[in-house]
Amino acid sequence: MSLGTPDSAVRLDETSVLLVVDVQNDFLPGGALAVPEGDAVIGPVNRLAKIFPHAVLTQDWHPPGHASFASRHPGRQPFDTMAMPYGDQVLWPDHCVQGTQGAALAAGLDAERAELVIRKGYHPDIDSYSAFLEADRQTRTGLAGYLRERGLTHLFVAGLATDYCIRWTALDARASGFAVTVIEDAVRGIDRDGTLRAWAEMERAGVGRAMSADLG
Ligand code: VGL
Ligand code: ZN
Repeated sequence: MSLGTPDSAVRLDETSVLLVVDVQNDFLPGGALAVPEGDAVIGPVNRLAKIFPHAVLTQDWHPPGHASFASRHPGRQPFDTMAMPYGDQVLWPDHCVQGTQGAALAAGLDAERAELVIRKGYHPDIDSYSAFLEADRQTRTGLAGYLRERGLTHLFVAGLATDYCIRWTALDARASGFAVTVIEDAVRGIDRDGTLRAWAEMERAGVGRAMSADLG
């Protein structure tokens, strides 16, 4: 008997992969681009890492002076929006610079069983919120091919941030034909309204949601 949402009690199988997005120091409280309660995702992610047959992590990984950094554009402030050749870009504080402590995976994250760490945002002039497709909407990261080749067709998405990297990753995964479930208690957003909009868009695209306790 169940009174839950249609997604409650989701069974994991060999096609299930936990995709842990950007759980890095700069997105945690005290970091350069701190997500409110960002550290709250670590507990659920670590519990899930123990029960999932497969796990893949992503790492936001920018070169110094990346085009998404406000500091690169004189007169611009973090959180301004700026037109780029590929479309509008939110400008951010410098964050997740390659090789820095801020770009490192959170110390408390149980990453041992991760089978792949995919880095994104390393092209100096293109941002990449999505783990699949960069902001120019043309350059592929290779993740779709990797997952397909391994038969990992159901993605369970956790991490940061709901309104940016989670949203774009989940939508692109759906567009590439994967089944996608976002784990509600294992994600947090930067902006409240943006996060609500992201949930609505993901729902429209056929992204499911589940609580970590209902997966097993
Ligand atoms: C992210 C903004 C800039 C994210 C990454 O992980 O959601 N957000 N870079
Ligand atoms: Zn970034």
